[in-house]
Amino acid sequence: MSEHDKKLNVTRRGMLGATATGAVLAGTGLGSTLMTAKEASAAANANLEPGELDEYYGFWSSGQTGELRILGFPSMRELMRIPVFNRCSATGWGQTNESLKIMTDGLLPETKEFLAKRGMKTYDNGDLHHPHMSFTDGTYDGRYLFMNDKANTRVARVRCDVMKCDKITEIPNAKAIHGLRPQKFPRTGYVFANGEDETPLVNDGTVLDDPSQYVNIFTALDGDTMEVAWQVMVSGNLDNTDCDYQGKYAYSTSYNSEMGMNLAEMTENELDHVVVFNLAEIEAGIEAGDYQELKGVKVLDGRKGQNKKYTRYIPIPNSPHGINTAPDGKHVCINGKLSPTVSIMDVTKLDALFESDADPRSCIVGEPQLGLGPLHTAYDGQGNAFTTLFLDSQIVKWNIDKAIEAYGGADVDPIISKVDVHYQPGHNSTTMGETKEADGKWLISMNKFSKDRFLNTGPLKPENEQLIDISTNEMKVVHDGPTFAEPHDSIMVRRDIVNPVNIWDRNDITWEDARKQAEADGIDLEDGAEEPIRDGNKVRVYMTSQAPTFSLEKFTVKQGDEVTVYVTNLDDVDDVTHGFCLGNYGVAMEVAPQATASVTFTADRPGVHWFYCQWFCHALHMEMRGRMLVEPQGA
Ligand code: K7E
Ligand code: CUA
Repeated sequence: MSEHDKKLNVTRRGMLGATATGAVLAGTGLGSTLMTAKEASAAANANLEPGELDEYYGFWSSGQTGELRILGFPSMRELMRIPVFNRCSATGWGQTNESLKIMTDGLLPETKEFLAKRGMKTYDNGDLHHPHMSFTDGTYDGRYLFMNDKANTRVARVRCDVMKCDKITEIPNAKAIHGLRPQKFPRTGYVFANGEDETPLVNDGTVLDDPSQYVNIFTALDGDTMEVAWQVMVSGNLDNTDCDYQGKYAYSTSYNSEMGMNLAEMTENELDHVVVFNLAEIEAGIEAGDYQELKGVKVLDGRKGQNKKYTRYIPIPNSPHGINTAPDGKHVCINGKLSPTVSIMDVTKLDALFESDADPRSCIVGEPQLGLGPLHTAYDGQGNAFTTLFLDSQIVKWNIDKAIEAYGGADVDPIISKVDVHYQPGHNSTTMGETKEADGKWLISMNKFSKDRFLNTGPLKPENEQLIDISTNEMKVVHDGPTFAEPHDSIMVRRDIVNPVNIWDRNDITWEDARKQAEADGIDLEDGAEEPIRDGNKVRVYMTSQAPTFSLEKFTVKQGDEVTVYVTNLDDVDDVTHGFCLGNYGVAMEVAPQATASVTFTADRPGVHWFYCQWFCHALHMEMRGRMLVEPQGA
């Protein structure tokens, strides 16, 4: 154990004792006499009384579950799940016509064809790692959340007014979208998305073992239209990405500069790299026509050795993973993963790399040794950084300026303190920490393993997300939060920034197709129709819901009809959501106040079938049901 670690251990033990006493006394109401006022208020805020509201929205990814989650923060109470890349039984996401439109509109034609052959309209799995909010002028603006799908190479957007996904775009030419960040300045603007898996540029099955034909692709989408703006071909793979506060550069880590195809090859080099993307040069290159068009997208060549002004490659030890811009607008931490270091890049030195043939490493101004397995870094807005140490199972708090001084030769130790977490942290995030308004109150450590921290749930165990008070130099773990598979990343947004509505606007674009169809049928969605509208073997049923009834208590169709049921919820009371669930037809959907939702199915089972409202809405909710009669063929 180093002198440094010994010192830390002693301090940690001392602090733990004090914290435990403080916590016990706080529970009896005597705590404030022993804790500083700041500690007391922090502890009080984490434990909300029933009915109290959180200070922050937490937006959580869910990894292989494919959804986005909303938590109240710092209470860590899960408030909502927003289905995105997954199929959701409760809301009908992936089954309603409205959700299928969002899930399929942005798929590539070849994907639609591939899925159709398997009898599918869209993928029903995803792997959502990185949720980030749109920015204006360096801070969150409450418009949208953007997120990646590593599993099926997509980027999605969630509207923050209704907290529903409204766009999903499959990214052509790339494979496995991993790192994702919205542009911070002047606004979002671009959404940057990394392709993690390299593939042959023409991936038609004729190339396997010729790495020289493999490329990787960096993508910029337009955050307003969700269309791909441009792509850049790079050498090496791409892991995580971030961008500056000046609107000039984006940058991505690469853990496989070797272009290796197996573990030994991928980890061979001591140095991998960060690719820096020069946004103005890329835009100028597109203007000048210096691109090839691949699958409808303008693709520039930014590979190493092309000597074009689109990219620069900065050597970084060793298989770097997370990359995080500090709220100071100047420094960027690149987390070494297989190296115990974090490399500090100064964005004000990037111009020189593009203007002259400066040594690419000249933008690196610090490289502190922090511990084993640094993966991601978060910030308090006061010049300090918090880095997860995957292998050490710790968070390390350190000072950026001191690390830079030490790199310059000064005899200073940038490390302020370390805290044990349980166990193996991946991402961490701080309140407002990826904006220029980082406030240094709380940190969440997103631990990949919980092991013994909770009641045993069998071989499959929850992850553990630990809430850490960072308002003092000694970080204090104040709460363990189990989560289901597998949030990677999170953001914590001040609640005044996020202002969702309570009730849908009847003119919302979500059910535009339903409204057009109703108009063509001479019907108002808000009135419904007394009889199904028949159009060959297509039958459209328009009904409304108002607690505790549907406007139709029964309707009749014929076996083999393709039936579309539209339900418009006329209730305009907060929280009175209805549902439509058709028994033994596998049909169910949510209809929130003032919304319209629709579902299409083939009526291939004759007989009487009950439909019911499956979202509890009224004392007579059980009675909110009706019958569909399917007359047998030939009747
Ligand atoms: Cu580190 Cu996919 Cu953000 Cu996971 S990535 S930890
Ligand atoms: Cu309507 Cu339950």
